[in-house]
Amino acid sequence: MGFMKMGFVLGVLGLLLCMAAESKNVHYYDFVLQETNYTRLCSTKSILTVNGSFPGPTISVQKGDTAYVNVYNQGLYGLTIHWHGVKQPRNPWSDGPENITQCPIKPGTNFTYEVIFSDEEGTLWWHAHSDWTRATVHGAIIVLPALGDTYPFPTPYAQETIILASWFKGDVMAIIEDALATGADPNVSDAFTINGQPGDLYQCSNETTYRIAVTYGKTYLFRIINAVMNEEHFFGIAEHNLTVVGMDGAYIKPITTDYIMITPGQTMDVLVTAKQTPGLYYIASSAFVDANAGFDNSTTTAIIQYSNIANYTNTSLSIPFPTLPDYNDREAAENFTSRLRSLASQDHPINVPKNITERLFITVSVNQLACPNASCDGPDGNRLSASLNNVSFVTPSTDILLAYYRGIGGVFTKDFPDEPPYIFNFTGDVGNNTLYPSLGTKVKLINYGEEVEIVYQGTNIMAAENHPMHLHGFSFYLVGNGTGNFDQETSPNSYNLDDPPQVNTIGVPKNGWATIRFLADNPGVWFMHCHLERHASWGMNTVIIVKNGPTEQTSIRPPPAYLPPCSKS
Ligand SMILES: *[C@@H]1O[C@H](CO)[C@@H](O)[C@H](O)[C@H]1NC(C)=O
Ligand SMILES: *[C@@H]1O[C@H](CO)[C@@H](O)[C@H](O)[C@H]1NC(C)=O
Ligand SMILES: *[C@@H]1O[C@H](CO)[C@@H](O)[C@H](O)[C@H]1NC(C)=O
Ligand SMILES: *[C@@H]1O[C@H](CO)[C@@H](O)[C@H](O)[C@H]1NC(C)=O
Ligand SMILES: *[C@@H]1O[C@H](CO)[C@@H](O)[C@H](O)[C@H]1NC(C)=O
Ligand SMILES: *[C@@H]1O[C@H](CO)[C@@H](O)[C@H](O)[C@H]1NC(C)=O
Ligand SMILES: *[C@@H]1O[C@H](CO)[C@@H](O)[C@H](O)[C@H]1NC(C)=O
Ligand SMILES: *[C@@H]1O[C@H](CO)[C@@H](O)[C@H](O)[C@H]1NC(C)=O
Ligand SMILES: *[C@@H]1O[C@H](CO)[C@@H](O)[C@H](O)[C@H]1NC(C)=O
Ligand SMILES: *[C@@H]1O[C@H](CO)[C@@H](O)[C@H](O)[C@H]1NC(C)=O
Ligand SMILES: *[C@@H]1O[C@H](CO)[C@@H](O)[C@H](O)[C@H]1NC(C)=O
Ligand SMILES: *[C@@H]1O[C@H](CO)[C@@H](O)[C@H](O)[C@H]1NC(C)=O
Ligand SMILES: [Cu+2]
Repeated sequence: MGFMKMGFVLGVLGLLLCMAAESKNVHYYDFVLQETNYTRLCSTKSILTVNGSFPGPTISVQKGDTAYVNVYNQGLYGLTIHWHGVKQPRNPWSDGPENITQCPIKPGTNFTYEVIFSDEEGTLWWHAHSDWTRATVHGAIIVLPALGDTYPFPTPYAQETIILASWFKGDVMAIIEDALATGADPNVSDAFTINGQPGDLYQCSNETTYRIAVTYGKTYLFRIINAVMNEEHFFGIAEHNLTVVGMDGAYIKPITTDYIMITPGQTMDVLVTAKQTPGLYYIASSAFVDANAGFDNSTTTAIIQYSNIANYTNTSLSIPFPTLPDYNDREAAENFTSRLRSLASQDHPINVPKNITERLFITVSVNQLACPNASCDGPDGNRLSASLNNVSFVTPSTDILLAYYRGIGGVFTKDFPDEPPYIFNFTGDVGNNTLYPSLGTKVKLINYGEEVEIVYQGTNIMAAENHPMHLHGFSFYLVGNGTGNFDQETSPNSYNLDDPPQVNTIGVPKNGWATIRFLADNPGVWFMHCHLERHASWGMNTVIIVKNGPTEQTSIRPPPAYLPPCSKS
């Protein structure tokens, strides 16, 4: 009897395992990169798109699925695509950053990415990871709960993706090439967009403001993605609260607020209930910038339209507009970000490393490089630069992953420092302290299974500002943050090890610090960089290589049969 019962239990278990295995779906997508004419801000220009659309197509999967994306490059230059926030267990081959995990897909060729989902659930996104091509080459990734699972909140009536992006009147590739050639700050964007539309605060945009139709009484899930190039954003909807329930592909404890602050690279899942007087309401989004840096100070809008209202054509209709914090309202930004907490429920547990075996202390700085006879267009005739631990990253022309995997020398060095070369008052009056960084393709090697802690320390060198640091291959816990210099003795006392948010991009506060933790359980070559694109272009990057563990299941998978070839430039 006992034996039979056990057999039955085992049988049911087997069936459940079988069903679990079968519920992992495989999806196929074709991405065709092509130059496409778009009219915005009164002029038509050619932009690089995927399948002709800006933003590009949405990838929609269930938790744990795999997507194969065949990317055909019919554009003018080589590029790569990154699946932002998808951990890709043991599969750095399909992660995408140019010359880190692969060389560019050249025009006229194609490459198929195998995008392996694991524990992500919520909203992520994909974007080009070559020069500034991500300005127009990006789109949403929606990860629904696994079959038979539900959201940890009442199922929304419908969902809507909201992608914030930057629009440049000029050619983005030329803008960054010119800036890197002269050493000057690149031009700021001319507009922000919501789902490709600048909104009606810009010229020529009245008819093309993005609209979201809602039905009175229903609750909607808005999947908000900040794909903006260089600015953090405040975002709000007139007379409607936002309830943030997820971030970076993981659930958080609900935050009810009238605005959010979202940094480039981040995604937020937000519930909105349509329960105001039926009508039209503005959605607005504009920059949060607390720095002496040039930025786009414009506001993009969209409109929420209750379904029982005729389409918006009457120009005299006054539509309620949300009140967003001022562009430099640091307190408002911090009021929001300080509330982020993991859901950390029985169904969505977290596992914060508590026995740290690998520690890094990394200064995050904007710097300068000297030019012969002060011939550059940056400050004092210098060239603008940026660094981590005073090393400004130099992108190689052969990919680091293949070089590491095959043991090819001369591509990178293994000496990324665990701490900055000089200790000084990082957030004080720094003068010319480490104004000039060193250059190198330095990577940090970490053993499989280490419990890693990284303290990012913002510095006051040049222009202090927030830096949204992003790590590929992982999500990590933001266990602490503060202003001023990190203090080894007292700062850890404020750590939250109970329910810190599990994210892939965090804003290191201006002249402050942030501490993250993760378990190094994903062998591979993983880029880590600031998600402000101009800082990444200036070298605010490094690479973390997690070595293979003891078994095949803890080792990097074999490379795909075809990888885009590298070529001498
Ligand atoms: C885009 O516009 C340019 C200039 O107006 C034109 O020459 C070109 O044929 C257009 N391309 C497409 C695909 O429509
Ligand atoms: C390129 O596309 C063709 C046609 O879809 C496909 O058969 C082939 O596998 C692709 N090659 C790569 C390397 O992805
Ligand atoms: C349309 O845009 C123009 C300026 O480009 C502005 O004067 C006008 O008020 C706008 N109309 C609406 C309905 O927003
Ligand atoms: C927004 O939420 C706050 C706090 O829960 C509440 O007091 C307020 O009435 C809500 N506002 C709207 C417009 O729902
Ligand atoms: C935005 O900046 C420009 C110059 O950079 C300035 O002329 C304009 O008044 C600013 N607009 C707002 C709304 O602050
Ligand atoms: C209102 O706009 C929607 C979406 O653009 C469209 O499908 C619908 O036909 C329009 N309705 C009217 C009455 O114009
Ligand atoms: C920030 O939060 C505090 C405490 O809730 C509040 O007193 C303050 O007004 C808020 N500041 C802003 C700018 O929202
Ligand atoms: C950042 O630190 C402040 C002060 O300790 C804290 O109130 C806040 O919750 C922290 N933020 C997060 C996301 O933990
Ligand atoms: C912490 O890690 C060290 C080194 O891996 C190990 O020797 C030790 O047993 C661990 N301690 C706990 C409490 O897990
Ligand atoms: C990547 O390497 C290729 C040569 O394989 C080179 O042409 C390209 O400029 C490199 N990209 C960057 C961003 O350095
Ligand atoms: C660092 O500089 C700031 C600003 O001048 C000052 O307030 C702070 O006391 C200094 N910290 C140390 C440890 O010297
Ligand atoms: C840094 O040094 C340069 C000369 O090398 C000088 O012109 C500049 O003013 C100094 N900057 C600061 C912040 O001290
Ligand atoms: Cu930065």
